[in-house]
Amino acid sequence: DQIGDAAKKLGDASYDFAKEVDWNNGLFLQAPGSFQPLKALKAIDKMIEMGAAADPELLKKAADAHHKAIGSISGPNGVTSRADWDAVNAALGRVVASVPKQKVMDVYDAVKDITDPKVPAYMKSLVNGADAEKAYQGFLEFKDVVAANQVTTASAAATVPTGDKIGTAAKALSDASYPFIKDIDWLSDIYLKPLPGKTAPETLKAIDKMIVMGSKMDGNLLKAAAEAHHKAIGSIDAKGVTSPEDYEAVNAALGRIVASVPKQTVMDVYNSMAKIVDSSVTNNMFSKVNPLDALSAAKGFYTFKDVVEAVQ
Ligand code: CLA
Ligand code: PID
Ligand code: PID
Ligand code: PID
Ligand code: PID
Ligand code: PID
Ligand code: PID
Repeated sequence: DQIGDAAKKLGDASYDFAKEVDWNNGLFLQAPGSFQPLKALKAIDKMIEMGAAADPELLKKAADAHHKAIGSISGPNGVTSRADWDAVNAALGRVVASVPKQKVMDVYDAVKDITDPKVPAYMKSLVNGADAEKAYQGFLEFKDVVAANQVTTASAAATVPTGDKIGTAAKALSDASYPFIKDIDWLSDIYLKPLPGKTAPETLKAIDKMIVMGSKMDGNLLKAAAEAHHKAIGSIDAKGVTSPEDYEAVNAALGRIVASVPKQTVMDVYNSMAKIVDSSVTNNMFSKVNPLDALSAAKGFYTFKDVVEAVQ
């Protein structure tokens, strides 16, 4: 297709730049400017809306392309192979083309809003400037091909199951865990702190398992889960906490996407996360909330998971 061909040209123009970026740099965990959690949540919300509008099959292919690319990483900077670099660009170009232009610009504008204007120049100063310029010229040509292949109307909204066992169980889980949700400091910057003692390549292994799980999920249910999050963001209070109804809808949607993949795929995520999240991290989280609320939430979760497993 045209986007695939254009991605090869983009690769010619941008792979030198890709090799020069230090993908293992811990800097990329930081906010790209002053920390503004509610504004950042708005930017994430725009990404969620774009993800929900995208063609689920193309999203899966993009997830697969990332998984494959992680497998061909080499060298200290963590760069993937030239072929996989091109494949990721092509896959993302097709995802972008599957949503109306305005959805993409909304992400761009919201991200710009939380990005310090000095950040791009600083990023450029870490690589060969001429290679960054060459990559950007390549991107500008690529985007024209994407625009020429872009849809003008969004895909249909997801079909949300009703009256299913997971939906019923989500009500009980949400009742048991909403007090815990209200105890959590959602606007803290602690969630942007590095995991103690873990390197980027180690962390990427766990993310890879999530990518694999995402790619196996039922596309309609994943879209529904994204829509549920978008709705939930719309009802947050000043502390970032969503309404009980929207929280319940998120739990139901997440239970359904978990049930749409094999148990082992879920356990692979859990086991790889357990390897990088030290018990000091969980204990620290626990120490900041009412312990009774956390235990009630945990009990609710362990009951919920049996219902999920039964329909998995
Ligand atoms: Mg989420 C999970 C935040 C968007 C899909 N997500 C999580 C949690 C964290 C979070 C609260 C990971 C950390 C954790 O396990 O804490 N997501 C979060 C934010 C946003 C977002 C702030 C921004 C909008 N997510 C989002 C989108 C999608 C997902 C758009 C795609 C549709 N997210 C997704 C999945 C999962 C998460 C599939 C998880 O599996 C993971 C999670 O919650 O695992 C348990 C602990 C969790 C909480 C504080 C909230 C849930 C409370 C449960 C139901 C009960 C509590 C149990 C116990 C006390 C703690 C966990 C025990 C542990 C051993 C499992
Ligand atoms: C400017 C001035 C003009 C010239 C110009 C110009 C530049 C415009 C630009 C630009 C626009 C632009 C857009 C970019 C957009 C990037 C979008 C990224 C989206 C990320 C998402 C992430 C996610 C996920 C995911 C799916 C999940 C949801 C999420 C489901 C269902 C200024 C040059 C034209 C770069 C969507 C993918 C996992 C949130 O206009 O004169 O330069 O760049 O998890 O969804 O699971
Ligand atoms: C524009 C203007 C509108 C019209 C429009 C428009 C276009 C927007 C577009 C577009 C956005 C867009 C985005 C693309 C992004 C591509 C990103 C590629 C990333 C590849 C990576 C590969 C890798 C790895 C990996 C992880 C490793 C690092 C690597 C570590 C820690 C402008 C059309 C709407 C194409 C990251 C995955 C292995 C490097 O908006 O008018 O057209 O395209 O090895 O991580 O090692
Ligand atoms: C300039 C002037 C214009 C021309 C121009 C220009 C240059 C702009 C530039 C540039 C922008 C730019 C951006 C870059 C962005 C790189 C982003 C990389 C992200 C990597 C991540 C990696 C990671 C992980 C991971 C998970 C870990 C955290 C991490 C935990 C909990 C100035 C040329 C356009 C290079 C996210 C995945 C392992 C961080 O605009 O005229 O030149 O470069 O380890 O999670 O640990
Ligand atoms: C234990 C001991 C027994 C008792 C027990 C026990 C506990 C087991 C547990 C547990 C397992 C468990 C699993 C959990 C899994 C969470 C998985 C999260 C996945 C997140 C993903 C994120 C993503 C995306 C997304 C889609 C994108 C890709 C991504 C596409 C196509 C130990 C109690 C049984 C919590 C997948 C969603 C946006 C990466 O066994 O004695 O306690 O918890 O962006 O994909 O866009
Ligand atoms: C288990 C054991 C195996 C069998 C199995 C199994 C099950 C795994 C499961 C499962 C995992 C799982 C995960 C679920 C997670 C739910 C998470 C809910 C999060 C809700 C949020 C709501 C909100 C918001 C929001 C953003 C705001 C904050 C909030 C800010 C900054 C165990 C079956 C495989 C259900 C985060 C979105 C508005 C609070 O593995 O043997 O069954 O379920 O307002 O952000 O303000
Ligand atoms: C313990 C002992 C057992 C019993 C038990 C127990 C407790 C475990 C616990 C607990 C785990 C736990 C986890 C919590 C996790 C919360 C995660 C929240 C994530 C929020 C995010 C928010 C954000 C943003 C956002 C984007 C911004 C950055 C942020 C930028 C660029 C010990 C009870 C099981 C509470 C990610 C989205 C706005 C950070 O196990 O016997 O009690 O709690 O602002 O992006 O700015």
